[in-house]
Amino acid sequence: LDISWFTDSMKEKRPVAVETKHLIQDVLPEVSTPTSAAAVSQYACQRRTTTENHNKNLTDAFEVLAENYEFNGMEGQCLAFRRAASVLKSLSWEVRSSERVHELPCLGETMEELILQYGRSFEVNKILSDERYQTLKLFTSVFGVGLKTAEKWYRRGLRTFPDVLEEPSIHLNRMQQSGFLHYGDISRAVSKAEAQALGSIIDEAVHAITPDGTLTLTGGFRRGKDFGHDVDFIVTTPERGQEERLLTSIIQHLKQQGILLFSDYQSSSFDMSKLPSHRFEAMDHFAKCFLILRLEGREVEGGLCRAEGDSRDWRAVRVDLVSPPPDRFAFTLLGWTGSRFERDLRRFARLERRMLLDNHALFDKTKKEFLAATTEKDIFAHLGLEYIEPWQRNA
Ligand code: DCT
Ligand code: MG
Repeated sequence: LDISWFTDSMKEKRPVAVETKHLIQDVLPEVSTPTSAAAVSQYACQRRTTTENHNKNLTDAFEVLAENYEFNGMEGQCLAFRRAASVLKSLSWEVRSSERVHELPCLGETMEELILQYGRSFEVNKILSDERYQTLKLFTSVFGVGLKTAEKWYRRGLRTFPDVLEEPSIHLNRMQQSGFLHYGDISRAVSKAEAQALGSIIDEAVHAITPDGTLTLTGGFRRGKDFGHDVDFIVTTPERGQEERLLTSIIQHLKQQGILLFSDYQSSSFDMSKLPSHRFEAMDHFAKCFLILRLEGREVEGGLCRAEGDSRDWRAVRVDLVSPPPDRFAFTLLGWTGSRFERDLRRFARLERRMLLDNHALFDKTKKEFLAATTEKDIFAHLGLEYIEPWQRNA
């Protein structure tokens, strides 16, 4: 593999331990708590979670622990820590005392202890300095590299990007090659202004193809986040059966503009007659594409998010597009708005309502029928849940 395109600074890149000296503060005496801990639901879809996190130190630490469990194939523990972090994110107060902690849902004894022990950041720091954790974290940060591949490379003794790139027996797929090629750009956060600029570019493409097509921002930016790892959009056309053509035409349009750096198009395998699906599926069956686009600085209000010393006036950005049939829009919007909120919405539907929810549909197992929805509010109403705004879904 030719790695001449790989910058020198990148060749030097090694796993780095994150500084966590101030990860978790010392135990402080109890202060008054504005919200009753006992009133917090175990389901994220019954909690309002804004981007304002009063327990960031703790949730960051829990995320490291969860990720380490994930890297070690301990899915139960991983999920438990993710759920606990999600509960902490929803609180309007900072967790400081033991009484408050044990009243909260999803926070088991181990977590209580972790929160309350003196010097409790010890375990987290140990993970952060662990070679296997650092290496898996580094490898999975490359677009197209999943946990399985990262583990395979680790087991072969590879520890750095040059180790991987100079290993003659490793054949990177197209996605991974682009992942390494644009690593510096796409591992840097995308700003709201950059997301807006991309929205305008894609909106123009949609309308050049079909005047009544629509573009809807979704993912983290719809939830009001200031930064994201990519930008997610839903594109639709009211003409049934034209979803796929719309998406392929958009890709063609972006290519002609000279801004398409990478595209992985997945055609639709959506079939309403195969629903409801009883098994958990990571992704929906709609036509979608995973893109890397070239974004020019002049398109962005206030300029690009650039690395220090980078004099280019453009950057590469990850963009995902999905194109559902028009009558599936509400389910897609709810699903692609994402976060733990959406996961718990599915769990709530299944366990509390005997219903199956995914990005395609909502099925009532008691009535044995699909429930129609044109808006997200319709879906919340079917589930007997209070409507939660997108910016309150940062669970
Ligand atoms: N999605 C999905 N199924 C998956 C992964 C994602 O339906 N297996 C949908 C739901 C979330 C949405 O895509 C956006 O996902 P991300 O872009 O990964 O997350 P995000 O919330 O937008 O956060 P980020 O800011 O990191 O992009
Ligand atoms: Mg996203």
